[in-house]
Amino acid sequence: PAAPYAPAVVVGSGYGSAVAALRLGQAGVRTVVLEMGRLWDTPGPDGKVFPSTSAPDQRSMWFRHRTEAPLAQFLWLDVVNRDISPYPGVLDRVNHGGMSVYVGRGVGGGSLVNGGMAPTPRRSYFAEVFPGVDAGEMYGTYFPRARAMLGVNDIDPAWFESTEWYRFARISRKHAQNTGLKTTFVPNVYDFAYMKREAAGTATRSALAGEVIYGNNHGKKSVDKTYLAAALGTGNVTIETMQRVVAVRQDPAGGYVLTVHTSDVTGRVTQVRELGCKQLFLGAGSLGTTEILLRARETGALPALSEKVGLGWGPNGNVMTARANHLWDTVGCNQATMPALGIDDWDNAANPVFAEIAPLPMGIEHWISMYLAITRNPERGRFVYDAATDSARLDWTRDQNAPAVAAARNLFDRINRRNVTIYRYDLFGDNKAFADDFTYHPLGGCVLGEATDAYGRVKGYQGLYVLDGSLVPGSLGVNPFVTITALAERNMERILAQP
Ligand code: FAE
Repeated sequence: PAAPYAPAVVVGSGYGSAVAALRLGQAGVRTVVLEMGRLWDTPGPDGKVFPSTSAPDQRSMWFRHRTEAPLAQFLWLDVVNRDISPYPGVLDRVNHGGMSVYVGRGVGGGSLVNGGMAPTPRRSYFAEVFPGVDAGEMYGTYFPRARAMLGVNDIDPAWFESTEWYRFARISRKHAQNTGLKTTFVPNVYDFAYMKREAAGTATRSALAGEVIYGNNHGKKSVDKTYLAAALGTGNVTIETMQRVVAVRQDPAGGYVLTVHTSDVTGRVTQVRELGCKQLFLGAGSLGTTEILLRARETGALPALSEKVGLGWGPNGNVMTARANHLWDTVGCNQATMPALGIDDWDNAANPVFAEIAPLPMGIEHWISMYLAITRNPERGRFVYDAATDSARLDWTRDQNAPAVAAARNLFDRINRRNVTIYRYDLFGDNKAFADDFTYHPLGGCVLGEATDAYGRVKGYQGLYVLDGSLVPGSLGVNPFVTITALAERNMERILAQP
């Protein structure tokens, strides 16, 4: 018997997928979204949907016995992580030897766990990264469309200057300015008006209660609240959770047949089924989409896929670092979890860095200034199919991050020298000042114009599309989700007109 059938299937439910689902639904196409994580809408025993960051439970991480927070230590003590029981929690850390990649799991993908920072890249750098994309169209139409739909908003500068919750950012700004560096406000999808009410004590605290990487119970406009809600509103879209797409093949009668594993909350596969579709939209993220296509090519299921599938991966030059401040430069016990300011030295041709001034909310004064630096690391990784485990392995060695560390060190050495401060060596393990072994910004694997045509249509096949971060060739210069969303808007408009 023929497999059950949907005109369109969308794999994953992060940014790229959410745009696809909405635009398909509006075009009247019956669409099924398959997401391997759960729907985050039901309160747990504590009355909250997401667990607190200070006492994480099973909801925090994807099938782990212990949490693996990016900052593993404090004063060399493992005080941050907790034992938990395995469960389909919201944050995953996918470990690939030299590089660990943090991703969100659940309806909304990375939008559930990220810091909400919503910058638009420098136009000149965007044009360099995407020479085949009309930048005029992007900056005139698709970036504004994406920002409006995502709910991007700006912090009130007067409030920023006066609130204790951003004292940490003002101290970092002072040190940057002392060094002659420029800082800039960064827009966010966290509702800053809501945050003001949190500070005033008239709204339940979320960003002001340490919530971020294990989900925000209030205030943040994750895509389940924006694009996906609108998609469901069209009446043409359904979302199925705990559904992992493991294989794709061509249907001799046209279209594709997916193999889908349904799991329960213990991780046990309770059903293996097939689902047919005419059009297949991949939005499983850089790791997920690339693995699905690489597996299909290497097992012979989709042998005509380009040799470029699996190439062009980069961590957006991510490096985390922290400085120890003087006793008089207090950063405050109270810190909002949503970053609002960045050090913008991207125009420094010799050493471009955009560094987000990151909070470290611990409820105590710790005199630490934290940063997530985005650098221009020219190194690229690639995914290799491992038949033994039927998975994609990321080929990336630790020394490939050396250019990123050197760029970050160049900037922060200058800041330290000018302000007579030093690095913190106790936060990232191995007595190191720079965390060079993880990324929040996995990009590439199915690069636009390489593995796909100029609009995300996968080369070699009809009705097969890529819409997520795997289209971006490894570097963007800023936090990526606005760009992923805007590109998906651009590509969906073209795909719907010319499938
Ligand atoms: P993504 O959002 O990762 O969604 C992919 C979805 O597909 C996930 O829900 C997966 O569970 C699902 N999936 C994967 N494989 C399968 C499969 N085989 N079958 C079914 N479902 C599957 O993809 N970016 C910013 O711009 N600003 C920030 O402030 C920021 N902060 C971050 C903080 C953290 C802690 C993290 C982890 C990321 C952060 N990011 C930030 C990155 C941002 O969230 C990321 O670039 C986007 O989420 C990527 O969007 P995609 O659509 O590519």
